Amino acid sequence: MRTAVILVAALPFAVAAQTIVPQLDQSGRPGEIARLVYEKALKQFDQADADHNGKLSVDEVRTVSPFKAQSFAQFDKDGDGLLDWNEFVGHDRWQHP
Ligand SMILES: [Ca+2]
Ligand SMILES: [Ca+2]
Repeated sequence: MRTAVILVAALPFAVAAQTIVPQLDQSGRPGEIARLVYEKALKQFDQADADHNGKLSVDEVRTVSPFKAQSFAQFDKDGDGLLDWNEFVGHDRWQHP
């Protein structure tokens, strides 16, 4: 069970680790996986953003992903102490609607 949780949490990184993150409108398997990961990330991001300011504090991140909260500084690229959408997903190829 714990392994499954870690795998799901690590999935966006596995995707981001490739040189090219699949576009959401891409056809075939890469596109399907991208859309699944995107929808999950979107759900997590919106659920975590308790004060609806479009950015996640470390406490907000912890509510959906303790793993990301633990490595918060690595995700917080501009070091402002908050994760915006692109920092949360780890790349800038998918837009938050
Ligand atoms: Ca927030
Ligand atoms: Ca930031």
